[in-house]
This record gives sequence, structure tokens and C-alpha cells, in this order.
Amino acid sequence: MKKPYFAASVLAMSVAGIFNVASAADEPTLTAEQKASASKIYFERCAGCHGILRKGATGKNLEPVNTLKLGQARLEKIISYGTDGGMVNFDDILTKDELSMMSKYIQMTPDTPPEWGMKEMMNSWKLVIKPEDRPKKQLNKINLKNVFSVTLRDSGEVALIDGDTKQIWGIVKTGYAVHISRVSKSGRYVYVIGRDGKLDLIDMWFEKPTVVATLKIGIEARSVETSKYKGYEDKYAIAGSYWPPQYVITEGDTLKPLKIMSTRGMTVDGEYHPEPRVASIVATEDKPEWVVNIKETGMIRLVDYSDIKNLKETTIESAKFLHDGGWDSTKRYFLVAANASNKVAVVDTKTGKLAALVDTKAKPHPGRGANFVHPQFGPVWATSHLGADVISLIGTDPAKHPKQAWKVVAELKNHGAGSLFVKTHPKSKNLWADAPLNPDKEVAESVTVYDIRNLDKAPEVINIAKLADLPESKAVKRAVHAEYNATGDEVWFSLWAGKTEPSAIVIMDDKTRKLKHVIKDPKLITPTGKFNILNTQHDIY
Ligand code: DHE
Repeated sequence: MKKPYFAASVLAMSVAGIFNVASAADEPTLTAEQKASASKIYFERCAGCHGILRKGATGKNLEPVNTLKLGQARLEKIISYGTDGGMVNFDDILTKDELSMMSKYIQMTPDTPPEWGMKEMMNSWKLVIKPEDRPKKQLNKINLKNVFSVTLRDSGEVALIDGDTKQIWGIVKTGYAVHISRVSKSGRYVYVIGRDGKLDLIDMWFEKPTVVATLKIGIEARSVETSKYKGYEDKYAIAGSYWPPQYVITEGDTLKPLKIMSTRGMTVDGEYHPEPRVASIVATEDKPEWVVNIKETGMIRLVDYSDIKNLKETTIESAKFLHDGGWDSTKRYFLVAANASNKVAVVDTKTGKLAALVDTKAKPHPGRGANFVHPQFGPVWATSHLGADVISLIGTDPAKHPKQAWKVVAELKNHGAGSLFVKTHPKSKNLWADAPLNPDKEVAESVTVYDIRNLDKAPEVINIAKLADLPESKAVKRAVHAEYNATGDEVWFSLWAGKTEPSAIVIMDDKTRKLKHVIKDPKLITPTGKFNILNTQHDIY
């Protein structure tokens, strides 16, 4: 049941007919209709891991030079039943004909999708409500700091939930399968980015959360961030795309695109890559700068936004393939997973240099990670792993704990591999870890909680799905993505079931580790990421 993670973006536009067809003599053939249908399935299910040009990243390279060697029968078997290397089975999603068609399709030369430049962006830009026509003060009585922006993955929406009353305040139509929400420095605006590249700006000062601007930044995207340096609050936004490989800087309060920068170029190995996708982006608070992580090249770009016309970028070599990451507790160092290298790269944003490459277990996947003070080793940052049942703690204090700095100082046993996110809060004594991609239902529906004051004590494993008391079904209800409320005394988990099954949000009392509340609503379709406004605004984790 790992499919949703591997299910790549759905293009908002039809992909049929816009790609060039090129096939070598020994490649299989498909009719134009089959090809269009295979292209769509590829973008929906495969591109997130294998790349649009099929060069490979989380998934293997699928260019004909490799796939032709495997041949039709072997490919059908792999796509049907998956592999031990992490490829999931599609025999319950695709028909026999589709499995055969996809096996042929990936033996054919990949198509190159269109570019998406300033002309296309400007045509897509909609300023729904101009800044001067927006409220001059907050018109609702909601405690905005404790609102949660919740991704409703398969319905193309986000739910804004009032964390105080646990009621859904509003549901906003967004791009397809929104990936993350980020918050403006002022805490007024929420930026959400869809996998289809649609960026929406939500203003929380109206009676109800209201989309005031939208922009299609590309064809496939995952990341967005805002300008957080003093004097630049709410001035700019930046959004990175998977295709075309580029990022765009926009006005913060209108989303008007200002500048597009390509990320194509050389990898850390000195090879040209035509599709280096933009992974995580984070804003520095100490200078006008974003940290932009480029997946396939393994290059980290520090983008100085103080002069957009004469943009300065510092390019830092790290390792492949960069994915997600978060700040250390001082917000000087950014730690980002280089998942194919089993490393975490550490950027020192003060010096603008790579501080370290830390070896971890297989496929680190921290989300934004978790910061706390280890009783023995001082300040640490935690990451979970997709490929190992281990939470690694990395020392982050080179000044007072130089021996531990940028080393894995401890490994905690998680209740299984397939973990995506860890979380704690400065006021909490707990560290929570999920394992939603574990093939075992019981494991995927459970979380582990550690006492950070006493890490020798056996952690507690809690089955979150059972607590929710949803109707029994064979379908896995993955417990995914812990997020704290604004006061740091509740921790929220999504129970991510299938599109047609009931999902829920389970709220735990952080102190007692007991169930506090379950939010159930037929409108909560496939909830995944949850972003508390205060914590996201100030990077508290
Ligand atoms: Fe994510 C963060 C990419 C699948 C939920 N995910 C990120 C980031 C990237 C990324 C680059 C960092 C953004 C940032 O910080 O600026 N994710 C990808 C993929 O390429 C991938 C592997 C495949 C795909 O087809 O998209 C993928 N991700 C998923 C899921 O299937 C998840 C579990 C459910 C969903 O909603 O799609 C998922 N990803 C998340 C979440 C975050 C995230 C909740 C933000 C974590 C945070 O706390 O900041």
C-alpha cells in the first residue's frame, strides 16, 4: 500500500499530443492513442520517482538503454509485483493491458514535455483580489496561530482547521495533490503548491480562508517558500518545479512572477543533467536568502534575493539526490537528506559553505526533522529513514560539543522501516516517528514515541488507527506526519486511507500520550501533511 507515495503528479493539462515521438528501430511501438494513455499513467504514477525524462532518482533509470535489456516479460513482472529495492506493485491498480502497455512505453525513447517560461506563467497568473481590495484587519475571530493547513491529497484541496475548536474552518480548492503549505512571515498568508505546479495564495484575514491569487509555475512541482528576512516580510515567494527544472521568484502578496532561474547544469560528478528538479526550499531569517536544494545535481544554491535583477547565487556541492530537510535549533545550519547517497548534507548559512556530509542509514527522510537536547550529547537533530527501522540523531553544536558535531551520535530503533517524518516541539519531552510506507498494516498504522529525557527507556508504540475507531477494512490507514499545535501540547497525526474510504485526524495529548480527539468528516479525503501556522511561520520543530 505504498502507492500514493510513489504515485507521481497528475498533469492538470492533457499530456496527449504535446510530446515529440521518437523511437529507435528496436523499440516496441504503441498506437498514438495507447501512447497518450501511457504518457498520462507515467506522469500520474511513475514520474515522481523515476523523473520525467526517466533518468532515475528515487527510482531506477528507465531509459531504453536499460529497459530494452530487461525486455517485455521481465518489465511486466516488475511493474506488476514490484521489487525488494522499493518498487511497488501495480497489479491491483493497472489492468493487464495497461501493465503490458506501460512495459512497452518505458522501452520507448522518453518524450520531452514543453518548457514553461514567463509568457506561459503570465498567462496563467490570476490576481483574484488585489492587495488594496483585501481586508485591512482580520475579519474573523479565529486564532490564526493555531490553524492547521491540511493537505487533502486526492481531492485537490486543503482544509484549514481551527486548532482550538477542532472544526474545519474552510476547505479551499487548490492544485492537484497539494504537496506542502508554507506561511508568510506575517502569519497572514498560506502558500500551497500542487503537484501540477499550481500555486495558490490563501488570505486568512477574510471571514473564511480565501484564495487571492494563483499562478501555474510549471507542469510539476513540490516546493514553495516565502521571504522571511527583516524588511522583506511577505515581499517575495519562491516556488521550485520538477518540470521544467527551474524556480520562480514572485511578488509575495500577488504571486506575479518576477524572475525564473533554470536549475539545469552539472551534477556533483561533473556530468550534465537535463532535469535537475527543485526539492526543498527554506528561507534564512538572518539574511535575505533562500536555500534551494537541487535533487539530481546534488547542488545546493543559496539565492540572495536582495537584488532580484542582479541575482546572486552561491552553489554548494553536496551529494545526490537532495530531497527534504530542516534547520538545526539555532537556524544557522540547514540539514538536507541526500537520499540516494545515504547522507545528510549540512549547510552553514552563515559562511555559505558545506559544513559536513553525514553518513546515515538507507534513504534518510526527515521531513523537516526534529531538534532537541540529548541528555548526553547536547543539541541534536533527528531524521527517520525510508530504508531502515532507525531514527538517527546528529549532533548540531560544533561550538560546545565539537566531538559530536555532524556525526550520528545515537540511533533509535523505530517500529519499522518506511518512516517519513519525525517531530518534536521545544516544549515537549517526546519525539514521535511514523512508518507509513511499511508494507505491514499494523506498522504503517502505528507510531513510535520516545522519551527524549531518557532514551534508554523502551519507546512506546501506539496504533493510531485503532484509536480512531474508523470502520474496519482491509485498506491500510497510514498514520503519517506528526505536527504540533501552537502551544506544543498536542500532536496531530493524519490517518491516510484510500480516496473512497474514511480518513481522520487523530490528536494525541503530548504529555499523557493518550487520545485527545479524533476529527472525522466525510470532507477529510486522504489527509496527509498538516502545517500549523505558528510552527510553520517560525520553523518550530
Ligand atoms: Fe513529499 C515534503 C517530494 C511523495 C508528503 N516532498 C517534500 C519535499 C519534497 C518532496 C521535495 C520538500 C519540500 C520543502 O520542504 O520545500 N514527495 C516528494 C516526491 O518527489 C515524492 C517522493 C513522490 C511524488 O510523486 O510526489 C513525494 N510526499 C510524498 C507523499 O506521497 C506524501 C507522503 C503524501 C502526499 O501528500 O503526497 C508526501 N512531502 C510530504 C509532506 C512534506 C513533504 C507532508 C512536508 C513535510 C514537512 O513537515 O515540511
